Amino acid sequence: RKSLKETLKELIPERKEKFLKLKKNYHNVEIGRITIGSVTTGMRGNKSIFWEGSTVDPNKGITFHGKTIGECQQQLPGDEFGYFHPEAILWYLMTKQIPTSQQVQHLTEELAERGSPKNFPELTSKIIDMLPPDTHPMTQLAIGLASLSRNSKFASNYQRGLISKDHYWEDTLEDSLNLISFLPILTAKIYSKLVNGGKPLGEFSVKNDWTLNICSLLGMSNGVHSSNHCNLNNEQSKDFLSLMRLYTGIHVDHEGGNVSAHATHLVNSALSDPYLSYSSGIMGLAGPLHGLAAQEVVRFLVEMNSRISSPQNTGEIEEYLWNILNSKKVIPGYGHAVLRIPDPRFTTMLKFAQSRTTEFENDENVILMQKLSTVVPDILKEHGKCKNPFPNVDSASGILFHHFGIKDLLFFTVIFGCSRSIGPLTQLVWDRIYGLPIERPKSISLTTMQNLCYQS
Ligand code: CMX
Repeated sequence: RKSLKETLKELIPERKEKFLKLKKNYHNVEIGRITIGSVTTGMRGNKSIFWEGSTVDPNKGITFHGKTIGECQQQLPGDEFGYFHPEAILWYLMTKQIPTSQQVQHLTEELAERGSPKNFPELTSKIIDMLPPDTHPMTQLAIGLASLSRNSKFASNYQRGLISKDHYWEDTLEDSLNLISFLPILTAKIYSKLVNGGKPLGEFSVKNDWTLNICSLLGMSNGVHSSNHCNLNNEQSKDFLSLMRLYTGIHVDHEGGNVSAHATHLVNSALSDPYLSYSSGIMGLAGPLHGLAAQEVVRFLVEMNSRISSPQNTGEIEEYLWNILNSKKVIPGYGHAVLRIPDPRFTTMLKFAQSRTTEFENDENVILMQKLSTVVPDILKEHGKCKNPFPNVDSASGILFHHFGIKDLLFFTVIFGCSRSIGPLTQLVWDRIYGLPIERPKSISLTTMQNLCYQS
């Protein structure tokens, strides 16, 4: 029975040797071209961030260590519906090895023990309690995560000169596992502040897995210690758990260049601890062009449904969309910086809804979400600006949570933030294993660019 840390220890020598060989002997090999366009269009396509866990192919979408979402669903240990456990993909991202059910079970128990209320830092609870209730949940999450830094083993041992560079990864792993474990309670505190005056909505159990604890603490589980404040019946409570498992499983990582992943990786390169690093990532995820789109999509769907006669009325929908585009706003949930196809994560969430027809058939927002996926692409193509007219991940997710009763729009991106911790924190562990240096790209001024262009 080897823990995740023991398993990693065995893998490190061979992987580190491969990395050091490249670094030493091949540092002059070119992997791309940097142009004026790279600087003026948000570094699109620049291959300059080291990232292991996942890759986004414009025409295939996300793969985790080369495996598609479907392959992960088939191969990683999961629930009765085939939705893999976030703990399973955490193990897989860290080790590049498919875990056994027993390994996932042990990691699940380890995370539950680390994240139990007796271990949750009191200061963080107090800080969240003290924040004005109208503080955006993503701001609360970023503040809560930054406050956990006080408990960072990495920061403490580094300050006291107790760790050498070769061992940075061990404290980074320790902090990362604690951070992931603390997320169910932190998230639930933020939610209960929003909807229940700060009073708990459910309980944590060391017997629950990570996702079940999130559901239970949000009061969305039918267990005896959960308030089930949305009055879900048993079937709905099971569906909600599956949705949470599916959602948190597939949002874990989206290679290294997206704002939240990149920010986490960049800040950690200065050896800021994992809590501060991921807090920075969350601040990036809170932007409307990135994770906050999850909230904007729900606002957009509910608002549109209140203005049109039916979610099936194509003419009215088209007119509504053109009004948005003509007022120079974006259609939330559509477009992507890398993808050029419908986001497979969107398709996976859509399949979830389609496999539960009876549950969703009367939900006008879910019907509109599906309808839009057939109408928006043609409109965006005609509009002619956007490189990818298809739905992205945020198109479907929020509205499915909304269906089950999580109606507070501002909260959706917090659930995204729970899931997204897993990929970037995994990368931090490997960054420290490989001993990556502080990131310091070179900036360039308008005059320098002009000189380069006009003299050439
Ligand atoms: N609606 C209207 N216009 C859009 C659009 C959309 N959904 N997506 C892109 N465009 C516009 C851009 O605003 C840009 O216009 P300008 O030239 O006037 O600035 C033009 O099309 C070209 O943009 P692009 O190269 O296709 O897209 P980017 O790589 O610059 O941006 C993204 C990608 C996601 C920020 C953009 O598509 C967008 O704003 N989408 C809506 C917000 C959203 O859903 N974000 C979530 C993305 C997923 C995530 O990261 O979480």
